[in-house]
Amino acid sequence: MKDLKGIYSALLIPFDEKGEVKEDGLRQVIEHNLNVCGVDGLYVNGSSGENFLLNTAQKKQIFKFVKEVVGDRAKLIAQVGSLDLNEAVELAKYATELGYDSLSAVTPFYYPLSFKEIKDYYETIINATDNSMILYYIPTLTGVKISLEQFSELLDNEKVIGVKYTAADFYQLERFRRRFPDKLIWSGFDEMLVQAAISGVDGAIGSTYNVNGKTSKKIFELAKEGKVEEAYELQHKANDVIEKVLELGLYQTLKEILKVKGIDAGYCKKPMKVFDPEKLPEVEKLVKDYNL
Ligand code: NGF
Repeated sequence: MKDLKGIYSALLIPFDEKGEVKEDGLRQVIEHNLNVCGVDGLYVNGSSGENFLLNTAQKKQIFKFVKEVVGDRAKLIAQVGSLDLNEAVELAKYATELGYDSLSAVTPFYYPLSFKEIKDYYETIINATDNSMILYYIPTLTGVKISLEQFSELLDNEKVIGVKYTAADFYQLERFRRRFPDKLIWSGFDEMLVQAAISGVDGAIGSTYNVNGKTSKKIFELAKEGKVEEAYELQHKANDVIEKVLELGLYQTLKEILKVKGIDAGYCKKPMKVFDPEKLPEVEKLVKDYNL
């Protein structure tokens, strides 16, 4: 199995005012992630990529462009989950042909599906390629909860190598770690990276690593080395940034931070709002104070 452990940026995608992908800007965001943040890989077309606002052509455009720019310089995970299962299968095949290291798929949401239906969704995507699958669990956004027993059924398939766990249920996380020592877990909440690292996760995937990847990698390494106090000190600083970012608007503010650093991170896709220019001095201060 490939070594997919590590810290991944959930890649931000620059859009123009009409909602089209700005490839020049995207190249800059990718290079910043690889060369400045130093992350181990990129999680492409996740929530931070505004994936659920995109059409199929745009999703393919992003998968292709990111692979062309990154090549083999970093690990790439393709989030292909979609309410349109045919689209999910098409994207799974597409990303696999491009050479993505693993697939990932969000639990299907909106309609209240039974677990049997959710399992069928995953099996359909998994069977379409010979690539591995990472479950994308994010109940705060999807409303879909999966029990340990249900995780166990999904993980029985050896092509399911692990889960991107964006939840704050540290009891379930502990039970998961204990029960599936050979599966991989990526923590999804950047603000709880220390706690997740101590809980034994294998890596993390998050939006704020696009701007604060270096510190986040350090937090993870320190916590893994048992230097919890040092890790926690850095987590405090990272969380000062995250708190401000959440206050001003998550993806808009992360893009604004990148712009302050000279990177053309573009806009968010409508209906997401435009960043309030009156708040720009607060972003500039954040970049300066926290050395982003
Ligand atoms: O953006 C969200 C929404 N979560 C991300 C991450 O778990 C998922 C997290 O990094 C993600 O980025 C993706 O799939 O692309 C948060 O943005 C961060 O912890 C701040 O709350 O929950």
